[in-house]
Amino acid sequence: MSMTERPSGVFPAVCPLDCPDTCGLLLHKEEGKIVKVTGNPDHPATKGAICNKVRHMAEKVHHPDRLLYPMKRSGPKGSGRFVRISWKEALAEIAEKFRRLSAEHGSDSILPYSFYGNMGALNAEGMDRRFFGKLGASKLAYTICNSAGNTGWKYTMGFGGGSSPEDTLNAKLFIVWGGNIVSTSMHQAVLMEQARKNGAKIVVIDVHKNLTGRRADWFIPLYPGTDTALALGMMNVLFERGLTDDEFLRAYTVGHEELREHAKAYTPERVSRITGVPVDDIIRLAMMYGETSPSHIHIGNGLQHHDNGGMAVRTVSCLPALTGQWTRGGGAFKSNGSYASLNDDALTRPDLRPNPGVRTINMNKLADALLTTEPKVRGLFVFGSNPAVVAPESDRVREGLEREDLFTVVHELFLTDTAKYADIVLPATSSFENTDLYTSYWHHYVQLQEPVIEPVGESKSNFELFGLLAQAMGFEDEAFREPAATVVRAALDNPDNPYLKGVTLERLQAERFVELDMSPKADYLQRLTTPSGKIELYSQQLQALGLPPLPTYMPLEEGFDGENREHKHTAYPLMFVSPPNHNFLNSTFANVEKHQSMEKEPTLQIHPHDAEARGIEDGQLVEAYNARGVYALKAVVTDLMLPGTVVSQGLWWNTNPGENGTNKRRLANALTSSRIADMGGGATFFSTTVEVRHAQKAETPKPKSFSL
Ligand SMILES: Nc1nc2c(c(=O)[nH]1)N[C@H]1C(S)=C(S)[C@@H](COP(=O)(O)OP(=O)(O)OC[C@H]3O[C@@H](n4cnc5c(=O)[nH]c(N)nc54)[C@H](O)[C@@H]3O)O[C@H]1N2
Ligand SMILES: Nc1nc2c(c(=O)[nH]1)N[C@H]1C(S)=C(S)[C@@H](COP(=O)(O)OP(=O)(O)OC[C@H]3O[C@@H](n4cnc5c(=O)[nH]c(N)nc54)[C@H](O)[C@@H]3O)O[C@H]1N2
Ligand code: SF4
Ligand SMILES: [Mo]
Repeated sequence: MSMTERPSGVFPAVCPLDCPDTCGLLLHKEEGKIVKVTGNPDHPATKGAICNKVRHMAEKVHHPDRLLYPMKRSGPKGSGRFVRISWKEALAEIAEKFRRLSAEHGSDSILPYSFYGNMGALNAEGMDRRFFGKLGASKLAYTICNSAGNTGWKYTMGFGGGSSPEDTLNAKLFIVWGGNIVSTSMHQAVLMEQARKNGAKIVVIDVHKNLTGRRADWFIPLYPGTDTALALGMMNVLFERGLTDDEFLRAYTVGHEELREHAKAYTPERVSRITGVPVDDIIRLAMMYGETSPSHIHIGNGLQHHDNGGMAVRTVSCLPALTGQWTRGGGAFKSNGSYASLNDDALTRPDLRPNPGVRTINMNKLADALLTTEPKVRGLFVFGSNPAVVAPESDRVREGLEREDLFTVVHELFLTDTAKYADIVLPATSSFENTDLYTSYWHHYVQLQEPVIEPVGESKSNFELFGLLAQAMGFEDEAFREPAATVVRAALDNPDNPYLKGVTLERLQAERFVELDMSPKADYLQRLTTPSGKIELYSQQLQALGLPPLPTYMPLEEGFDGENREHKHTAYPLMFVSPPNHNFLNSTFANVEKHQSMEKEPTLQIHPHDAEARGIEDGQLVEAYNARGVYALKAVVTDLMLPGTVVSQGLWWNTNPGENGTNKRRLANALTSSRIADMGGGATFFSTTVEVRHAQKAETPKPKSFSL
C-alpha cells in the first residue's frame, strides 16, 4: 500500500522550504490528514531537530484558507473576488489566451514568474521550464535571492561550494558575516555552538544585532554596504603584520602581490571612517583572523542584497586564501549548491525551445517588466512565489498587476496578495502531496519526497499542471508525458558533477538520505573552475566587465557610509534594512494565525538618537517612507544598530491585520528599489534609504491598487 493509501502512520518527508537546511521530516498522519510534523532523527545532518515554523506546518497544509479548485476573477483586479470554474475550463482558457497572445504579439509577450516556494527540482525547475521553453515565452532571470553574492564568490573561487557543515565544527574562530543563522539556518547555528564548546570564538559582523549577534562572543556592528571596506581593512593589517600564508598565496592564488599593494590604501583609520567600526576593533579582528586556525566564515545573504553586494562577497571570500585556511581545515561558506548540481539540461530540456535567443527578464525588474518594458508583457504566469509582497518597488508591481490588458494566472496554495490580482487562480498541492527530488545548498544529502497525503481539494502539483497545459496547447513531445520517476533519474544522471556519482532513485527510495560522493573534495583546490584554475584575488573576468579586478570598496548608489554620510544631502537620511524574521519563511506563513501571533506585528527598530531627533517613542505607530512608498509599523526604540540604520524584519502581506486603519500599508517592499546589484543581476533590497515620521493616518493617500 502506498503512503497515501494508508490513513494513519508516520511517514518520511522533506522540508520543501527555501532554507539551506533541507531537513528530513516525519509526517504523523491520522485519518488521511497530517496532524503533526516532527524532525526525522535519522537524517545525518539535521538529526531530528526542526524549526518552529515547520513544527506548525500541519496547520498550513490543512488550513481552511487553502485554495481547493480553479477560479476565475469576478471583481476588479486585486479585489480577491472569484468564481469557481472546472479544471477543464481553466486549462482551455489559459491555452486559448496563450495561443492568441503568441499569434498576435509573439510568444515572448508571455512571462513565467516563479521562485522557490517549493525547492523540489521537479516542481520548481522541471516541467515548468519545459513548458515555457516549448511555448517560446520570455525567459526569467532568477536573481531575487543570492545572485549577486554567489556570482561574487565564483569570481574568486570558481566553484559554487565551500566548507562542508562538518568542517565548521573544528573552527577555533567562527565568523558569521551578514547572516542570521539562528533564524535562517538553525542547524548551522547548532554546529556553531558545538564549535564554541570546542574552544571557538564566535564573531558576528552585521548591521543589526540579530538573534545570532546576541549569541556572539563579539558582535561587530557596521554601516550597511561597507563590508568590502572592512574586509580590505583586515587584509591591510594581515599584509602589514606578516600574518598572511605566503606559501599558500604563491601556490593557489593569482594576484596576491597586486592585492598586497592595493590593500595599502585601506588603512584601519580610513576603513573605520567608512564602516563605523573603531580602528582598534579592525586591527583586533584582523589579528584574531590572522592568528587563529582553523577559522570559518559563514557568508550570509544580507551583505549581498546591496548595490555593491557581489563585490562584498567576492572580497570576503578572498580572506581564507590570505591565511591559507583552505589547507588548514578552515575556509568559508556562501552556498554549497554546486556540489549537488543536477543535470539541468535533462531537467529543463532547453532543446524544446524554438527561440533560444528570446529576451530574458530580470525578476527584480518585475515592476518595469509590467509597466514600461517593450515589447509589452501581456501574459504573466506566477507560481511558487508571491511577488506582490517579495519583489522590490511593490507599489509599482501592483500597478502593473492591475493592468487590464495583462492576463495573469497564479498557481498557489493560498489566495496571496499576488493571487488576488489573477484572472485565473489555480490550486497547488503542498509538497507532501507530490513526488520530488530535494538537494540542499548547505549539507550533502539528497532526498526524495513521495506523496504522503492525497491532493487537497482539486489541487495539482506544478509538475502535473504543466504537463496538462502542454496537452491543452497540443505539445506532442514525450517530455511532457514523462512520469516523475523518469525525470528524477534524468536529473540525477549528471556526468558533469562527480559529487553526484552513485546517487540513484533506487537508493533514495531505499535509504531516504543519500550522501553525495564527497571524495573529489580532497583535491578541491586543484579543481577550481576560475579561468586560471586558482583562487582569483585578481580577476581578469571582472576587469573585462568594467568592474575593478581587485577587491575594491564602492559606496552604495542609494545609502551612506561613514565617510560620505555628511556629504550626501538627502530627504531620506536613514538606511532601511528589511531582512527575514524568525517565524515566517519569506512571505510564507505570514497568513497563518499561529505564525502571525508569534511575530505579533511589523516593527521598525530605530536607534534612540534617531528616535529622539524625530520625537518618536517606543511603541508608537510610525511610517517609514521614501519616494517609492510608505510602510506603517510600530517603532521599537533600541540600540541594536548603529545610529542611521533602521531595521524591519519579516515580509508581511498587505492584508495582514493592522491597527488604526493603517493596514493598507504593510509592505516592506513598498520602500525598496529594483536597482540591480554590481554582479549577477542581483537584488538590492537593503540599499534603501528612508525617513521616518509619526503615522499620518489621514494625510497619507490610500494607494490606488488596494481596492479591498
Ligand atoms: N526563519 C527564516 N529562515 C529563512 C528565511 C526566512 O525568511 N525566515 N529565508 C530563507 C532564504 S530565502 C534565505 S536567502 C536565507 C537568508 O538568510 P541569511 O543568510 O541569514 O540572510 P538574511 O537573513 O537575508 O540577512 C542576514 C543579515 O544580514 C544583515 N545585513 C543587511 N545588510 C548588511 C550589510 O550590508 N552587511 C552585513 N554584514 N550585514 C547586513 C541583516 O541585518 C541580517 O541580520 O534564509 C532562509 N531561511
Ligand atoms: N524586503 C525584502 N524582500 C525580500 C527579501 C528580503 O530579505 N527583504 N528576501 C528575498 C529573498 S532572499 C527571496 S528568496 C525572495 C523569496 O520570495 P518568494 O520565493 O516569493 O517566497 P515566498 O514569499 O515564500 O513565496 C512562495 C510562494 O510559493 C507558494 N508555494 C509553495 N509551494 C508551492 C508549490 O509547490 N507550487 C506553487 N505553485 N506554489 C507554491 C507559497 O504558498 C508561497 O506563497 O524574497 C525576496 N524578497
Ligand atoms: S525551514 Fe529550514 S530549519 Fe525549518 S524544517 Fe525546513 S529546512 Fe529545517
Ligand atoms: Mo532567498
